[in-house]
Amino acid sequence: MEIMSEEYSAESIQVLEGLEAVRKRPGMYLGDPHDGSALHHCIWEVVDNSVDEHLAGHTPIIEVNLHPDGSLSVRDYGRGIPVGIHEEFGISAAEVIMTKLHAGGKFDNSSYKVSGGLHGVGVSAVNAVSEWMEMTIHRAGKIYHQRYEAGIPMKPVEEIGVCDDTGTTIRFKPDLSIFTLITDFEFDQIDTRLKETSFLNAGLEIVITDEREDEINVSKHHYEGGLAEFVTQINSNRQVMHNEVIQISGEKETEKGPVTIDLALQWSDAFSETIFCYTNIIRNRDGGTHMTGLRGALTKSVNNHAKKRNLLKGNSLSGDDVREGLSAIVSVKHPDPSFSSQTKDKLVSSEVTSIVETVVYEKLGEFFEENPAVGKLIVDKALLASKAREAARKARDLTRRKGILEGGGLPGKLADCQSRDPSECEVYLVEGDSAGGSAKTGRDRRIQAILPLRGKILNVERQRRNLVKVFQNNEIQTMIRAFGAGVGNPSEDGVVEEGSFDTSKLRYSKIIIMTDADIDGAHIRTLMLTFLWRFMRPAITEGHVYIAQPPLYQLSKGRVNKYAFSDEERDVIVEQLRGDNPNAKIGVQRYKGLGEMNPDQLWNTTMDPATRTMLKVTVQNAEESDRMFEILMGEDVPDRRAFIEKHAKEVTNLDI
Ligand code: 0RA
Repeated sequence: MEIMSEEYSAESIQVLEGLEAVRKRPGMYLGDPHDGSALHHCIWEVVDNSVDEHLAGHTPIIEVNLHPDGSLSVRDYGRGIPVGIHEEFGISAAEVIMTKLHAGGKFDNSSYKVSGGLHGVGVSAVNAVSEWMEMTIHRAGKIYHQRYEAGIPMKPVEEIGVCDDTGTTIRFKPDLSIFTLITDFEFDQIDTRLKETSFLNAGLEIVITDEREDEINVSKHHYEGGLAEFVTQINSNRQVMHNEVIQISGEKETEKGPVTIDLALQWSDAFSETIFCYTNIIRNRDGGTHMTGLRGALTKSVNNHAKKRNLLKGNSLSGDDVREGLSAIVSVKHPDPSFSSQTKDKLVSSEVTSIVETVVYEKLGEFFEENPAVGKLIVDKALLASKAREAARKARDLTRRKGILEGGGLPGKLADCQSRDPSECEVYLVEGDSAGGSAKTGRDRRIQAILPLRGKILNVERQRRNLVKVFQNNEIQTMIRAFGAGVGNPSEDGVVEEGSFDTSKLRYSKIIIMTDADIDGAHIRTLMLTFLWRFMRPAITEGHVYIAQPPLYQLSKGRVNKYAFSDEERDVIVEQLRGDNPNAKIGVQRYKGLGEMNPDQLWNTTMDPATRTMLKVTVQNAEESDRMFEILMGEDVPDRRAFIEKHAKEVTNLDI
C-alpha cells in the first residue's frame, strides 16, 4: 500500500471499524450468509444505486454481468459517482461512498431519495464482504478507478484514462470466508428479481449476461408498460376476464410528505390470487397496510356494485371470494415508511391503508360503472367461489363428523411405527400394494410407518370447484387420518385457514414420497405434491416433505452388488467393477419398480436413514409454484405442453 497522508490514515481507521462490524456480523446488515440471501442481497444493493441514477433521469440502461471468476459487475451510464474531495473527510467522495458504512446502516429510513440517494445498507457493506471490489467511473472526460480488498482501498482514487461517455461500474467478488454453502450467484434468482425491478421502473432496460459457461446467456428486460405489463405477464397463461388491465394512481400529502400509490389489476379464470406489494420499489412479501387497503376496497366495491345491480341474493361476498383469480400489483412511494422488520417484508405505516382504500374504492367504482358487463363477470365468479367454498366446508364438516378425518382411528392400510415421538417418526407414502409390502418388511418399524396408496390419487387441481369430491376420496382421507394434523382448503394466498391444518399435530416429522423411478411414478409423485401444496401447504413450507431416491440400476459381478442412482453413476460403477478386465460382462438390472426390490434391498438402498439420500421439497417462490401446479395439473393442455417444452431441459430432480 502507498504511504498516505495522516488525515487519510485517521479516516481509514474509522472506516476499518465500520467494515469490521459488517464482516463480523454480516447477518445484521445483509441477511443469512449461508443460504444465498446475503450473497444475492449484495447484488440488489449495488443495482439499487444504479436504479436511483435511472430514477434521477440519467441512465436508460443497467448492465449486470456474471463473470467466470465468480465476480459480478453492475454498469450504468449515469453521471458517474462524484470524485471530488469530500469536504468533511478530505478524500474523494467516491471513496467515502464505497467505504463509509452508511450512517445507521439498515436501521435508517432514508430509502426514498429519488435522486442520487444511496439507500439500503449501502454499497460499502457489500465492499466489506468482498474479497475484492473495483470501482470504475467515467466522468468529465476521465476514467477514475479504485480497488478494495475486504473493503480496504488499495490506493487513493486514480485517474487511469480518458473517455467520452459517463457512468459507473462496480465489480465485486464475494469473500468466501464469509459466504458458505450457497456461494454461486443464481442466474434465475437474479433474472426474476431484476425483471421485477424493470417492471417497477417503466422504461428502464436491464441486461443480464451470464458469462460463466461456454454458452453465454443473455436476458433483457425493458417494459414501457410498467405495472400493467407486469400484470399482463402474470396472467399470460390464464384466460382473462377483461382485456384492459385496470390502472389506478393517486397521491396524498401527509405529515411526512407526499405518498403516491400506483396499482394495476386484472381478474382471470385462475383460482389463486396473486398480489405483489412494494414500497419504494422494494418487495414486501408479507404485504402490510397497502395490502389491507387494497383488500378492503376490493371487497367493498365489488359488493357495492353487486348490490346496486341486484346481482346478489341475500348474503354479501367475502374478501376471499372477491379476490379469487385476481392478479394485482400495488406500488407505494413513501418518504418515510415503517416496516415490521429489518427485512422490510411488511409495511406498517398506518396512514397508507386509508390512502390506498379510498383511491382504489373510488376508481374501481368508476370502472364498474363504465364496464358493467365486466362487473357482472367478476361478481358471478365470486359467487361461484363462494358456493364452492361453502360446499367444501360442509363436505369437510360432514367427513369430520363421521370421524373420517379425525378421531376415527388410524386407517387400516397404515402400518404404523412404534414410537409416538413425531420428531423421530417418518411415514412413507408408497405407490402400490406390492412395493408397500417390501417397504413394510424392510423398514425400521420403530420409527418408520408405511402407507401404501393405490394407483393414481385424485388430481385435486382439477377439482377446485368440486372440493366435495376431494374430501370423499379414499386415498386422500387415508392420508389425512394418518398424518393427524387436519386438512385445509386450497385458499387465499396459500394460507391454510386457521386451525384447519396444524403441523404441530403431525404424527410424523417426515412425510416421504416413495414412487417408482418411471414416468408413472413421477406422475403419482406430482399428484401427491399437488394435494399437499393445495391442502397441507405448511407441511411443505415448514420442511416436512421429502422424496425418496430409489436406485435405477443394480450392478453385479459375482457376489458383489452395487447400486446406481443415475445413468452416469451406472457407467462409472461398471468401469470400477471391470477393473483391469475390460471383458468382464457385468450384470446390469434396470429396476422398473420398487416392487422388484426385495425388502433388504429396499432398506439398504433407499430407506436406511444412515445411508439413504432423499430430496427435501422446498419452495423458493410460492407464486411460481402456484403457477406451475396450475399449468402442470390444470385443465389447459396447450399451456401444459408449452410449459413442459420450455422447461424440459431445465428440470432436474432437485426442482421437483
Ligand atoms: C452522488 C451524487 C451524484 C451521483 C451519484 C452519487 C451516483 C452514484 C452512483 C452509484 C452507482 N451509480 C451511480 N451514479 C451516480 C450526482 C453527481 C452530479 O451531480 O453529477
